[in-house]
Amino acid sequence: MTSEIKLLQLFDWDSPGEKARLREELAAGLLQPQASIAPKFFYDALGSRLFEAITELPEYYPTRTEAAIFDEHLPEIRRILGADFSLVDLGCGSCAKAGKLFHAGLLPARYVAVDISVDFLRDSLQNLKRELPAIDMMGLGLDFTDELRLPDELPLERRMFFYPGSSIGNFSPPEARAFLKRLAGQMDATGGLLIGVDLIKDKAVLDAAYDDALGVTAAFNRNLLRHVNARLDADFAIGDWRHVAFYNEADARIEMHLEARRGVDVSWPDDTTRRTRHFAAGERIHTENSYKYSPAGFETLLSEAGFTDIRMWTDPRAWFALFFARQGSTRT
Ligand code: AVI
Repeated sequence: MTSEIKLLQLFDWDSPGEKARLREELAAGLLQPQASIAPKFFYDALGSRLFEAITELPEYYPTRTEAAIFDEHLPEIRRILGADFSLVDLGCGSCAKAGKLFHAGLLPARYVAVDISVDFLRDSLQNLKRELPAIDMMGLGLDFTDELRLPDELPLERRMFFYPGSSIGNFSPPEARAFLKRLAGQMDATGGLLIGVDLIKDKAVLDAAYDDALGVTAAFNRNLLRHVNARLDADFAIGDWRHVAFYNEADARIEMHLEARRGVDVSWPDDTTRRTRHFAAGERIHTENSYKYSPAGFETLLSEAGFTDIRMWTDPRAWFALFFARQGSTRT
């Protein structure tokens, strides 16, 4: 890597091929009896900023709890990561979490910031590079949940993947297992994974974290429709949709939905024509799941995905956990 920031855009919302694929995906989701839209549509530039705002809400404990765990255990984490490693930050957003670690002395040789929202990433990375010019930095605009392609110039040795914030919870457990397996395949035994995981807790705490009094999470959820309109020329009237979020205890997951306030017709373009779906008042579009784990449950998931030497740190209330694990098997 050079001393300048290199930006590689491997995902382009607006390329004709991607647009056609996204339209198919949108149609498939909207035409199911239980309609859904993929959570990746949360993250246009405004959605990424709204998510940053969520992390500052009093009700949304994961970000500050994870930060407190880092503060408490930083010397040990620094020792485990060692020196001369590459930090691959999956879903870096504003790069604030990595920046905080760097300022606290956890310094990689190389920093690879990966995010689907490349415009947001560009500004964040440029600011970070100005503050920390000694670290080699690269930005990858990529939907890494689909396929994780790292540049060949990134050495295989000492790749440390950083996946904070419990974003792993936005996959179902089988999807999470498959994703973690793919990650294990991107490192050798000198690498590792530092991952934040939200833990199962009282329903009232979880409900409030995803339905805050200020309505920022509601705006984040409804912004998904604005993004779909802008990207794929759908015609959702945002005001017709209400934010619904609750903890489903049986499945250990937060569910977020958008609920039609009245009967509405929604249309979006197909190759040749427009497709339409009618939603009756009260019908919902499922937009996100956020799975919560027990410490033992997540440790099992990591082992099943091929990780070993698993360590875990948590906060005094055991609301959130930070895991470090090494790749235990041969590279796949
Ligand atoms: C990004 N992800 C870990 C967040 C979560 O908590 O599942 C997304 C989010 N959705 C609503 N609030 C935050």
